[in-house]
Amino acid sequence: MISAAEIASGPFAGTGAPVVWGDPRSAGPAVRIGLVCARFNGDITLALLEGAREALEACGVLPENISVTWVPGAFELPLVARTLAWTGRYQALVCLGAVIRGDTGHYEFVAGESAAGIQRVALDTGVPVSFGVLTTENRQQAEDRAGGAAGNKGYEAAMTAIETADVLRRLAEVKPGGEAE
Ligand code: INI
Repeated sequence: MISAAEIASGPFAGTGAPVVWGDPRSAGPAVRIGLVCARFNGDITLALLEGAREALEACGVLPENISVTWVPGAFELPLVARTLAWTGRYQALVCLGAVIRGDTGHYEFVAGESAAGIQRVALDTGVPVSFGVLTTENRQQAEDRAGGAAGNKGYEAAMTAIETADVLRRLAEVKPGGEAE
């Protein structure tokens, strides 16, 4: 992923064209974030939730502006995310889950519908909803991505949600044909 400095000095630097990007660390204490976490494979999703908490703390989001809602499995994430999004209380939502192929014959359905549903919630409501759902071949791969050798995808999903919310906030300030105010 390229850095903010690389974006700022990119091909349109100094041309007058507004170039918009988000900065998760500029989110500030007022940003309200809803976390939705699946109980299925709960040891993994708990580690994802801890990663998300660390990211929100690093961005200065206040604990009282964070809510955590648990759902049975990854399949249930979209409906509950949608309900939270329509409350209008959140600048962004983070969905966390772990779908492991070895555990189920209907892996494709659970993983696919979860992903498609989460994207649909974001598009239908205009509220960023990040996809912090692991879809892995086996348990080891899931553990690696939940605070193990491959980092913590919950941390990344929370950062992504806040960054996207910041993009939307900044976009609202860009006047067509002019600089951001
Ligand atoms: N839910 C998950 O979050 N991860 C899984 O790996 C999983 N498996 O393996 O089946 C899973 N299934 C439950 C599913 O999310 C729903 O809760 C269930 O189908 C009822 O709607």
